Amino acid sequence: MRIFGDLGSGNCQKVKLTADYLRLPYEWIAVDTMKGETRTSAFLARNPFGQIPVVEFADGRHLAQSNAIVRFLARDSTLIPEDDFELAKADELMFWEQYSHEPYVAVARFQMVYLGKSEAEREARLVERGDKALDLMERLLTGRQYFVGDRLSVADISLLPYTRLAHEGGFDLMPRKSVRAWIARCEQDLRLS
Ligand SMILES: N[C@@H](CCC(=O)N[C@@H](CS)C(=O)NCC(=O)O)C(=O)O
Repeated sequence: MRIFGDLGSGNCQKVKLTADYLRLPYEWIAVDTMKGETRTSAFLARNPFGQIPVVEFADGRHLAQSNAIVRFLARDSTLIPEDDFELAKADELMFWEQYSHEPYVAVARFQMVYLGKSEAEREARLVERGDKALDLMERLLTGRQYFVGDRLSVADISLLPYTRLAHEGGFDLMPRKSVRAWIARCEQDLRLS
């Protein structure tokens, strides 16, 4: 398969982490969103949403949306909880990630890393809601090793990249001890550390 993405993007990292962990062979095609490469007709033919990541499979089909890709690549693997209810809990977290975490934590980081804004120049709404998402993660992870069950799952992979990069968006993880321990645990499982 071919993965179209940007290594600096957390959404794209989710796909890479999954493929690497499961040792799935792929070709990485670098796409620069800042140069309008997601707006070309060739790219839009692959992904009408005009976003990365998008995966092209050997049969010519395409799949976009990071969490849908992670879910698909991880099918039949240990990253998918065996219990149907636990799988639904993983989905619950992955939907939450897209609606209540990524739009704030990732966008604050985008403003700083890609647009060159200072911490003080970030939109207040992003900061407030990003902090709220990270605080909720801290509460959910207190006394737990992983988000769902007792092993690494697609839910952890979905939440890891932007949480791990949150400091680049001006968020402070130091007081969030359970989140930091969870990051270290996931990094070890994913052979990132
Ligand atoms: N919900 C999408 C979000 C994808 C997304 O926001 N991709 C960004 C990079 S992280 C992008 O392609 N931005 C360029 C654009 O929208 O033109 C997902 O999870 O894959």
